[in-house]
Amino acid sequence: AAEEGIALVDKDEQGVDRAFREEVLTGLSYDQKAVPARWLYDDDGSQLFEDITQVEEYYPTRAETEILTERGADFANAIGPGRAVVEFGSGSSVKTPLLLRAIDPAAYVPLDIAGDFLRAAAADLAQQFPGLAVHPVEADFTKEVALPPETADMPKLGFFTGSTIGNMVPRTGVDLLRSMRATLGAKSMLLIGMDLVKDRKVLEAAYDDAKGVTAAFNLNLAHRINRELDGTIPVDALRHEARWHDDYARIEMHLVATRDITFEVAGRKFAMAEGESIHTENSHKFSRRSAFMLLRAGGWTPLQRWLDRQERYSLILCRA
Ligand code: AVJ
Repeated sequence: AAEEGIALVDKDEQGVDRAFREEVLTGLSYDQKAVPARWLYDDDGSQLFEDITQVEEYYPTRAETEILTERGADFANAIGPGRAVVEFGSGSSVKTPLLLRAIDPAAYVPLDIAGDFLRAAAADLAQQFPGLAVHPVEADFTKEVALPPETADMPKLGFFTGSTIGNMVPRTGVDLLRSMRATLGAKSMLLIGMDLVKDRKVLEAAYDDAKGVTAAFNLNLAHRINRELDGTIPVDALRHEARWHDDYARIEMHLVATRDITFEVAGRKFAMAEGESIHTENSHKFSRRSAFMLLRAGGWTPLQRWLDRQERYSLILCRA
C-alpha cells in the first residue's frame, strides 16, 4: 500500500467519480431504471444506514449482535484460537469485538474500500485489543486480495456480517464467495451472516420504517445524483417503496415517480411517467437450504448454523 494511499476512486477533472456517472447514466437508460446499490453509501448514506440499524423495525443488526453476544463459547469451540480474522467490508463494526473476544485470534485484517474510515476503525480496535496485530487493507474485496505478509502462515477466518451477501444476485454472490475463497486460501473458514425469509409484512416494515429513516436513505441517492452529477431530479416527486418479490426471495427498494417528470443528469435528459421507478437495492433473504446451496456454489462447506432467539437471522460457519 502506498504511503500516499492508493486512489481507488477514479475522478475526472471536475472531481466527478467516473464510475458513479457511468453507472447512473447507464442505469437510468434501462426500461426498468436501476442504480447499483453501492452508490447509496456516500457519507450521508452511510450515516443514514447507521440510523436504520437503530430503528425498531430493522431487526437484522440486533439479531446478528444477539447471536455474536450469546454464542461466544460455540465459536471458540468450532473455530479455535490463532487464526487471522479477515473482515470483509469492516466499516465501523461494533460486532467485531464480540467475535475477537470469543475466539482469541492471532491477527485482525479489516478490508474496506473506504480508507479513512477503515484506518480510524482499525486504530480504535487496536486500542481495545492491545496484544492483537491489526493490519488494515484498503481494497475492493470483490476481487482476490493480497493479504499482509505477516499473516501468511496463519489459517484465516473470513467474517462477513450484515447479510451483505443478500445485496447481490446469486450469480454475483457466487463470484464474491469464490473471490473470498481465493483470498483466504485452503484451511480457511468463513463466518457469514444471512438473513432469513419470513412474513412479508415484517420484511416490508424492516425496509420501510415508520420514522422514514429508510426512505431518507433511499432518497439520499437522488440528492447525491443532483449534487455530484449536475442533476435536476425533482426529489419531491419521488417516493420510497420497499417491495417483497417472492419469486426472487428478495426485498427491492425503489424510488417511484408520483407524477410525470423530466430531468437532466450530467447533461443527459431523462423522463419518468407517474408510477415508473428507479430500482436502487436488492436484499435477498434465505432459507437454510438456499443459504447452503449458495455457499456450496461459492466453494464453501457449511459446518454449523446459529439463529437468534426469534429465528429471524442466521450466522453460518463454513470451511473452504
Ligand atoms: C447493509 C446492505 C445488508 O440490505 O439490509 C437496510 C442495507 N437497505 N435498509 C440490507 C439496507 C435498506 C442492508 N445491508
